[in-house]
Amino acid sequence: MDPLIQSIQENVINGQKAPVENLVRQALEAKLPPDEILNTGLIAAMKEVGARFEAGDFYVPEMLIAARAMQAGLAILKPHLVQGGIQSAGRVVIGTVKGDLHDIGKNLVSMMLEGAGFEIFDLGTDVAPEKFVAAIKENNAGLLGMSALLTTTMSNMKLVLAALKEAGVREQVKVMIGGAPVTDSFAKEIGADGYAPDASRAVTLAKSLMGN
Ligand code: B12
Repeated sequence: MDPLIQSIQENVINGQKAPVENLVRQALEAKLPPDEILNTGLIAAMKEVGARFEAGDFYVPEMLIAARAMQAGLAILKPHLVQGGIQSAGRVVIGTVKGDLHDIGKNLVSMMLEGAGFEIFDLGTDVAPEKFVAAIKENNAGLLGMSALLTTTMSNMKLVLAALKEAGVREQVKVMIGGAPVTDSFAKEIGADGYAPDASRAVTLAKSLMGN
């Protein structure tokens, strides 16, 4: 592994925001591919943070400062992942479901969709079903993306699908879901239109759902 990428990993794990920012800049200057900086550097680091949390070596504060360092690195990487100037591929409402505050994965999916020419309406985290419904109506969105990182909040996706039906907008939007505990079979079970395991496959899925 490139030593710069390795340093990015280590500094994200240790929550060193400013060094992560500098290292990402250096990696870009060294012409390392942005997707390698993202996947092997930033995302791999967050996986390790999760593993340490699970093992009881990390607690919530460590997870939180690692997440801040990751987001800072991501902000620098964003212009290199997102190439603007593409015609709108469709309007997407996206958010993390009620009760869930995880947003790194959702932000990454938003960024990649934006890069692929989608117009993004990001509702943030802890989004109630009625808020999703209102945003879809208001923005006349053709696609809804929902994220959940907790096994306890996954089921809220089902409540959103029920709310869409209830409000008579289910036929208007395709629904795609994701997040670490979410699976393809869960998507089928709750009646979503698709699932993707990562941000680049979320783009492929979004395009196919929108018929692009
Ligand atoms: C960072 C983190 C936090 C941070 C979040 C900061 C933030 N701004 O997001 C903080 C510290 C706040 C946090 C809090 C908690 N967390 Co936490 N957290 C994590 C951690 C370490 C990393 C998540 C992450 O950002 N991954 C990196 C991103 C890039 O990956 P991703 O989110 O999976 O997203 C990718 C795909 O899933 C997909 N995707 C994501 N969303 C979508 C949406 C669509 C539409 C599509 C198509 C695809 C898609 O594409 C993304 C990009 O490739 C995970 C560990 C893990 N292995 O996931 C635990 C983890 C999710 N947390 C966990 C827990 C338990 C908690 C807490 C309950 C801890 C506590 N006791 O308080 C709280 C809950 C707070 C709440 N109400 O939400 C558990 C969940 C266990 C479970 N099975 O439910 C995990 C798995 C850790 C563990 N191993 O135990 N956490």
